[in-house]
Amino acid sequence: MAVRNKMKAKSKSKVAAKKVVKLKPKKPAAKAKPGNGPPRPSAKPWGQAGKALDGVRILDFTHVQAGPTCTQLLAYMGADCIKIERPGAGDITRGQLRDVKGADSLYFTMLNGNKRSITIDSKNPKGKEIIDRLIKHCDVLVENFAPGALDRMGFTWEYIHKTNPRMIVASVKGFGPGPYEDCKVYENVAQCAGGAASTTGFRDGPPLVTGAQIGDSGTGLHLAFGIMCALYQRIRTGRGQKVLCAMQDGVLNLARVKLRDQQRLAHGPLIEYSQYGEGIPFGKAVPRAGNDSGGGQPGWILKCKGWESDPDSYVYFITQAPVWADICDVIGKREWKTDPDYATPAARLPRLKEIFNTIEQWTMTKDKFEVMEICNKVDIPVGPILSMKEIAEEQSLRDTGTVVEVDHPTRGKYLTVGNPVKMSDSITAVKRSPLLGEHTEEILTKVLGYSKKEYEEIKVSGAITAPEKPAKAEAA
Ligand code: CAO
Repeated sequence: MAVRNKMKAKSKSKVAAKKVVKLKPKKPAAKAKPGNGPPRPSAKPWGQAGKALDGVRILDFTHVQAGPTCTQLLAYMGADCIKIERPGAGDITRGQLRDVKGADSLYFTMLNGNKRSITIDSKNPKGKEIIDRLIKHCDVLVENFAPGALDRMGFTWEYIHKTNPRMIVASVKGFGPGPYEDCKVYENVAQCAGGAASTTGFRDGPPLVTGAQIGDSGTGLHLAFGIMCALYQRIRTGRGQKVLCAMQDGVLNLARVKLRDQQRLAHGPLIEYSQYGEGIPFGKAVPRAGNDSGGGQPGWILKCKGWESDPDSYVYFITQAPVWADICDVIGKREWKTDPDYATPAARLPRLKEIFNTIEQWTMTKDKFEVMEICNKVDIPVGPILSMKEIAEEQSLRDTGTVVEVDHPTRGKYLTVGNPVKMSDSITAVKRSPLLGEHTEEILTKVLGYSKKEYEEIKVSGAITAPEKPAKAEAA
């Protein structure tokens, strides 16, 4: 620390010694005409000048996870997100993995906060007319139906663009154009097709999928980024565009370091993979690396005190080269600092297994939080393996709004993940997910301008209500 502070002071005095160049005052800028040039900086206190996406309206035609992740983020940022759902049924996840009888599932509620719900049968003529009107009133249509489903409803890109040339049409599909473009895809299919599964797991075991939903939520994130860029470009061009995120592409983007390793493999073994140190030859493709650290800083998951009964009593330990001496001090192996077999990163590579076994002898004497506390003091990068129970109970995550408790009229209180992106002038207030069709009347009359009389007519048209179930035949 002291060394670092000294360096800072030195560089400051260097700057002070430099000749001070006086800047000539700029000529006053020509007075901006109304509607011309950027607005003056707001004088409102931070967080009170609206939200980042105030004024953006999203026609949310998404379901399951990949699409709803994207639109929930946009809604967190302030977009008015109108979710179209099939009358009587809604997003299939409302009823999936239910924990409270008769209430919307956590699967649904945790992916659809801050949205409004309208029920529309997109195959009913009046329903189509309502969607037409929504297309005219919205900036972005987001969908993640099976390939061709939106076209089959009659809402082709050409049709939407003609109806509202400013509209951005954003889609998640399993694959991009090519041999698999017509396939339906779920999370784990994408993890496999995007290269994540073949590179996850242990060398002597089968490919493994990860718990993080990199196929669904990961692609939703990519799509949100694409939508933002399209909205920005529209300021210049005045027109919308198609935005497509294939789940395979999204996963591959997140697994790009493994494509890096695939190319390195042509030039020799991957020396930071522990199989190198164990003398096990590499094959033609990037192998599964177990818990090896991906970035060339050797690391592994080590047992901590209590591991015999607590499946999460582990810590991720990185033997970062600059703090090697501190690691040796902490684990009581001072001789490794000068021993040529251990003193340099290159010398350590063939001995990683033995080194981590030795470090583990030390971590097993401490709980994972003690390990973290001791190591962080000397900048050794370590991470406790946190269970979802620990995360749900972690006060600091509640304080930052990353884990939020919301109240729901039919299921009561539940936890959700708030906005993981924190902005100083666009502060997210997390709201509960809507009930099925909760905002149908409000959207039809207040957003789309249907009169009360028209609304009554729509109600009997079958466009916003589920078809009546045929009465059961009388028992003979
Ligand atoms: N009114 C009337 N019909 C509606 C409707 C509405 N409001 N909303 C949806 N539908 C219809 C669609 O038009 C479609 O009908 P057709 O098959 O006749 O065209 C039908 O409902 C089913 O849509 P789907 O095929 O998308 O749904 P599915 O459950 O069979 O497949 C999924 C789900 C996710 C595999 C598929 O949508 C898909 O591959 N999506 C793209 C990739 C993706 O997002 N995957 C991630 C899913 S999250 O794990």
